Amino acid sequence: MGKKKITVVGSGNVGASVAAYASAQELGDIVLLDVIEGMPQGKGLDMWEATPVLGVDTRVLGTNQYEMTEGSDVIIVTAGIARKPGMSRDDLLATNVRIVAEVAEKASKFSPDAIMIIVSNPLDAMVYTAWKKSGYDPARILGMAGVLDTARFRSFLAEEIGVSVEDIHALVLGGHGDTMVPLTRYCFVGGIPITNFISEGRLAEIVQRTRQGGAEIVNLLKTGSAFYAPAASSVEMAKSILRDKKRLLPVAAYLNGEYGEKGIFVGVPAILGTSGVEKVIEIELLPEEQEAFDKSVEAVKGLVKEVDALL
Ligand code: A3D
Repeated sequence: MGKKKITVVGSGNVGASVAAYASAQELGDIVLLDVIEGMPQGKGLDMWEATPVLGVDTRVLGTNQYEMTEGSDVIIVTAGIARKPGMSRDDLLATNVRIVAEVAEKASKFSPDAIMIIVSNPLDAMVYTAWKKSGYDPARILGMAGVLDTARFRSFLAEEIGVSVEDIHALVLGGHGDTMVPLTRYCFVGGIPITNFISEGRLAEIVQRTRQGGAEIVNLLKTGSAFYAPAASSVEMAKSILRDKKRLLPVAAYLNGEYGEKGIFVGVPAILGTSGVEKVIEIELLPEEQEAFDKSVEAVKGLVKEVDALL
């Protein structure tokens, strides 16, 4: 088995961080692509020059040409504009649908067998866009959101409780946005229910902070949105696919009847391996959780309708 090949499209804040983390973990050779001339080449060269110090044999190459991405195993799409203060993720739709459509069409042509992980926002609608434009089987397209949302939730909870972040497991369902559905019932600390450690009221406050986790960072940065945690989350998904680890992670996956939905991508727990989304895991929801999930799905469907009108 030769080295794996990873393409990262968009070499801005998220894309460059994805490449840096993937290189540091020696996941494979990396092609960093952007429309800006020189920038991906410069960042790629810089990252490659870090490899002797990191002790990894990873080739990182920047380019403006899709030919260089040929035969990729995983393509991570981070191209597009990011939020600024006062903007919602949905405000990005008209611009990013054009960008993601172009990227999906070109990248899939050179790597017809790849798995594509979408990061561009509004997330669920961009996964749908990439699916439409790539012609990929829907199991080979997925979106990153739930891993980030749960990572934020886990960070906040770990500090609150005074326990390692590693021992907190959490689950978020639904679209990536204000309607996300954190399932506190499925939140455990070292296998013990979270309610053993924290009051309902405090938990609700942390859920709310998680929901607004993206905006909290946008308001601090002012010129853009979060990128370290989003990049680390994307790399965790790519790693499970490239190494066939079968991680069970919350991702935006295609629903074909699961959760009573068909033909859309939305956040659900799924097993990730060499074939991409290998299985969507269904769990029973309480009436209020189902209601929140349905509301989230409706929001995603509204955006998908806008995408259909633009494609
Ligand atoms: P930024 O640092 O601006 O980088 C985006 C890059 O995309 C820039 O370098 C652009 O030149 C490049 N680009 C634009 N058009 C094209 C194109 N047609 N082909 C190739 N490259 C292109 O933004 P960022 O890295 O901070 O964010 C990138 C995207 O990820 C945005 O849409 C964010 O909203 C999104 N994002 C999503 C999450 C999720 O959790 C889903 C988290 C963080 C960021």
